This record gives sequence, structure tokens and C-alpha cells, in this order.
Amino acid sequence: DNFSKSKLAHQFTNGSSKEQFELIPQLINMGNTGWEILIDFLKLSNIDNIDLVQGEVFRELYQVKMPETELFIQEYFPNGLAPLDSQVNINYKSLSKLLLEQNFQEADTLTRKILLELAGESALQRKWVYFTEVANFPVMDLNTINTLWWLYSGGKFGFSVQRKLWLSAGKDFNTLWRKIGWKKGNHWTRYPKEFTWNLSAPNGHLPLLNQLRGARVADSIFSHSVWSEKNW
Ligand code: MD9
Repeated sequence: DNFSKSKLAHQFTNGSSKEQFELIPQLINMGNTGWEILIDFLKLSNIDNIDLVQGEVFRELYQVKMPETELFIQEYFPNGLAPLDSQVNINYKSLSKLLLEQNFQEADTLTRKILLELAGESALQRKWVYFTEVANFPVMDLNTINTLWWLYSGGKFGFSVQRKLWLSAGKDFNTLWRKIGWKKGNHWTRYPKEFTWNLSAPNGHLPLLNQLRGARVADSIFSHSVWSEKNW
């Protein structure tokens, strides 16, 4: 009834984020009443500073795929929860959709294609990014790409996650590769079969940066001004 609905809504809205994470699957399984609580929560949320609770609510509602939830998404968040801002007119809708659907392998491939576009015409021709091209990547675009990966993986994936692990490893790449599962012993993880394309992967596993030409591109991405400018 309406009383227990408003009690539940209150419990959810005022809970700690740990309690919120635990309540999300319960509300989703309740059907309509639970979905309405989660929809109202997102409608009233401040999404200028998106957090992982909002991301999880959105991802779960997205997966329900019932008329009530689809209508809400179409009306309020047709491009997903995260803004798709680009300084260079790149359309991030496909990346948003692939990540929301947890299709991490195709999202990874598309991300590399986008990095080539950000690097410019000569990078697109040679099909790999030269490390000096990275500093010119627009802050806005790297921020959008990273937000999408981070938000829709529950905080597991994204360059900012890799960068934090790299910093905590004293900027030692060999330690980083092992932490994020790109190397085991002296064996490089083989693309694509040996990588883990789901959330059971280690933190920072995706997106991939081919190390064929060394770590300088990774170094340049982790040293980009976006991470301090956007408080990642
Ligand atoms: C992480 C050390 C994502 C010879 C596919 C995209 C691409 O081509 C064959 C292609 C080529 O350029 C691709 C990805 C990765 N690799 C490849 C990811 C990845 C990660 C760590 C490493 N790689 C490490 C590594 C080392 C040598 C190579 N790689 C070689 C290599 C070759 C190809 C690919 N890799 C593809 Mg890898 O010739 O960028």
C-alpha cells in the first residue's frame, strides 16, 4: 500500500550508500512499486555530480526493460545518466549504450577507435596513438569516456581507476600490469581471448591500451590534466 511504499522510499533515500546498494535489487524485484521508488529517486537526484548509487539504480532500471521503466528512460535520460559532452563533436551515445548493456568487449573496441579520433587524422591512418598526441585530447572528452566506463561498471573500470592503481604502485608499470591482469608472471595477457570481459575482472582491467609500443601512451593518459581538473 501507499504507506509502506512511502516508508520504503524514505528508507532508501535516507539510507547510507551501503544500505542503498543492498536495497536496489530488492526494490527491482518488487516490480512496479519498487521501480517507482527508484525512478523518483533519480528524478530528484542531483546529477551534476553523479555517484555510483545513482549509476547502479539507472543500470538496474535500464535492465528491467518494461514499459514503465522504458518510458521513464526515454523521457528523462534517453542518452543514459551520464552527460555525453564532447569538445570535438563526437557522439558518445553508442559507447554509453554498450556500457549500459555491459557489453564491455565492444565498448573497449569502440573506446580505442574514439581515442584514434581524438588523436587526429594521422593517428587514424596509422591505427595507433602516438604518445605525444595524448596531451591534446580534450579534457571534456576524456572526462566523458571515463565517466561512462566508471559509472556503468560500478566504479571498477576506467582510466582513472587504472591511474589510481598506477599511483599507488609508485608509477611502476610492471606492478600495474599485474594488478590489473594484463600480465601474469612474465606472460602478457593475449588479446582478446585471455582478457576478462565482465565485472569479475580485476579493478582497472578495462579499457585496454595495447602495450605493443611500450607504456608511453598509458603514461601520457595517466598524466593528462583531466584527472586533477575533474577531481578524479
Ligand atoms: C592490454 C607487450 C587491445 C602484435 C587489439 C587492438 C590493437 O591492434 C596485433 C595488432 C597489431 O597492432 C589489441 C589490444 C591489445 N593488444 C592488441 C592489448 C594489449 C594489452 C597489453 C598488450 N596488448 C601487450 C602487448 C605486447 C605486445 C603486444 N601486445 C602485441 C600485439 C600485437 C597485436 C596486438 N598486441 C593487439 Mg597486445 O599488430 O591495438
